[in-house]
Amino acid sequence: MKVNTHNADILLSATNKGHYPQDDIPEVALAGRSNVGKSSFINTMLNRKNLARTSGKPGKTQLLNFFNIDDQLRFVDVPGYGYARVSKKEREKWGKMIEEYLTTRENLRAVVSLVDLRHEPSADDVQMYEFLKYYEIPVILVATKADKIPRGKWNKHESMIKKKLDFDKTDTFIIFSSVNKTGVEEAWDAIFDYSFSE
Ligand SMILES: Nc1nc2c(ncn2[C@@H]2O[C@H](COP(=O)(O)OP(=O)(O)OP(=O)(O)O)[C@@H](O)[C@H]2O)c(=O)[nH]1
Ligand SMILES: [Mg+2]
Repeated sequence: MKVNTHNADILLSATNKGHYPQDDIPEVALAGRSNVGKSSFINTMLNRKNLARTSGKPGKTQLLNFFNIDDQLRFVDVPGYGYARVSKKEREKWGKMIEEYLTTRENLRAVVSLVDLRHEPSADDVQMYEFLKYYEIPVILVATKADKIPRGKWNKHESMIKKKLDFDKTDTFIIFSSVNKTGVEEAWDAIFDYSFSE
């Protein structure tokens, strides 16, 4: 299996099942708090500046954005949770959209769940992780913004995050930075493993 990860493009945006691509190409979805770095993760992995739009403005991504990678794999960028300035109605709509995708999508092979390496996971982070475990969806836990912490403290922060999430040892934990590309190779290894092994 050789995937040209530089051959990537946005395929479509969806709010519900009716819009999802109809084929059996494996998908890996990105989940995490607003502003944690989901879109940056996609751009960094695909070596593109601004394929997945990023901004300092949280809550920007409102749709499920499907990215085609060399017609062999897809990333699905999911709107971030935990953004305070959205109405209850918006939050419910968001919840339904995510839940529908995560619980019914047969193409889904794993979720890259992003947390900030600097901070203890929030209640929303814990809830998301528990949700993924409940539905037995494999998780690649990616701790972002590692460039903002000295390397000597990474272990301590990793332990703190694992403890708070009650991290399952069968899941993968990766320390990542979009700024200096820490963890890119490891993340691809994990993604290819889940996507192309039967
Ligand atoms: N220092 C540093 N900043 C980062 C990193 N990843 C993302 N950022 C910054 O964090 C901000 C948010 O990044 P995004 O990738 O847009 O976050 P997102 O999770 O897609 O946010 P939503 O689409 O709102 O859910 C931007 O200003 C990024 O430049 C990283 O690894 N290191
Ligand atoms: Mg985004």
